[in-house]
Amino acid sequence: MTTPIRVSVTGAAGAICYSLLFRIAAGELFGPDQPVILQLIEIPPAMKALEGTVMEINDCAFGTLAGIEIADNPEDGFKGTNVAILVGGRPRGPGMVRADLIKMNGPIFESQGKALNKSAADDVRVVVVANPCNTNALITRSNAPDIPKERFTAMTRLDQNRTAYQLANKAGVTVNDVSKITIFGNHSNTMYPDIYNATIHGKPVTEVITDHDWLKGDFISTIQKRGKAIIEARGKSSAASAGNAALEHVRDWFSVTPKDSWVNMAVNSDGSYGVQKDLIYSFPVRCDGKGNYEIVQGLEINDFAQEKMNITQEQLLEEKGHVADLID
Ligand code: NAX
Repeated sequence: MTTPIRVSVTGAAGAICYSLLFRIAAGELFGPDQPVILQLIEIPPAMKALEGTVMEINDCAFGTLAGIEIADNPEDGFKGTNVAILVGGRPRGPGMVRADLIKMNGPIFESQGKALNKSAADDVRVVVVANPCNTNALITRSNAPDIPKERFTAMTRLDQNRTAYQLANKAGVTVNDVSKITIFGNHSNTMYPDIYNATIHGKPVTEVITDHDWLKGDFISTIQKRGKAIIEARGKSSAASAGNAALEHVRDWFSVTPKDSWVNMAVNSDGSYGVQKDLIYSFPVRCDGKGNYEIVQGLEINDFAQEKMNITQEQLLEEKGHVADLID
């Protein structure tokens, strides 16, 4: 029998996981022939709710699910894990600014980094979804010194997917016709969706969409503020679309990226495009099917793009400053 892959997920009783876990259990991460064991992590007050989610997953009788383990602490929950998806965190409360959220969530990722370092399998790959996800990933990585830096990522796939939809909708084509979208920087309202290297039906986006004011203005702010717009409409934050993006992030990390295309993940900066080394910054990447990736090189960065890339880098440096005590 094929050895099951162990997938740990934090925040397992929350809204995103209510969509994500069922799809992992159904085999959508590694295909129908690869069994998975779910290792679900919550905080003690949410364990009862988690038990309910587990009952429902079991009631789906998924053939690819080889087992579920639950834990109320990260050390047990990350034991032997091959993939860790860090969704759990405290939400931003009324009157809180981003800096408050960063400081409040920081210690969670400090302890989860330490637990990953101690308990995870040697080949572990980590993606942080919980916001502020780039900086939380930086904290997690800094507290797991035995795990290679490249294994820590944060999720900007939702921004990529949102961009694909907006461009396709504007051009009157399907998302399958849109390729080579780039997401640079922080998953926040400074994130920069670059379309100057993207194509529609193989042609530059700027040739197909001639409303360049829209491309430079409303399009970018729509992507940057999409999360807020969803909260305003639904009364709750994005959940199913975020769960889908987390699934696609991990699935594509373990897949061979098709030629002439790329995907976006916030990863350890190696200095590409002048981004400060060791920041967790979103780049376009290509994956080799074995859990490794390379940052796509040689993209043309015009002045407009450079300015936006600098703004989002500044915000990441500021966030890093807020958590300096957790990353030294
Ligand atoms: P919920 O509040 O529904 O669920 C969060 C869960 O995390 C709760 O069940 C809570 O008990 C649990 N939790 C809290 N601290 C924990 C800890 N130390 N260990 C384990 N579990 C813990 O939030 P949900 O809607 O699921 O969103 C989760 C996170 O995703 C939030 O931080 C949110 O900001 C972030 N998002 C990130 C996105 C991205 O694109 N990167 C988009 C969607 C989403 O906003």
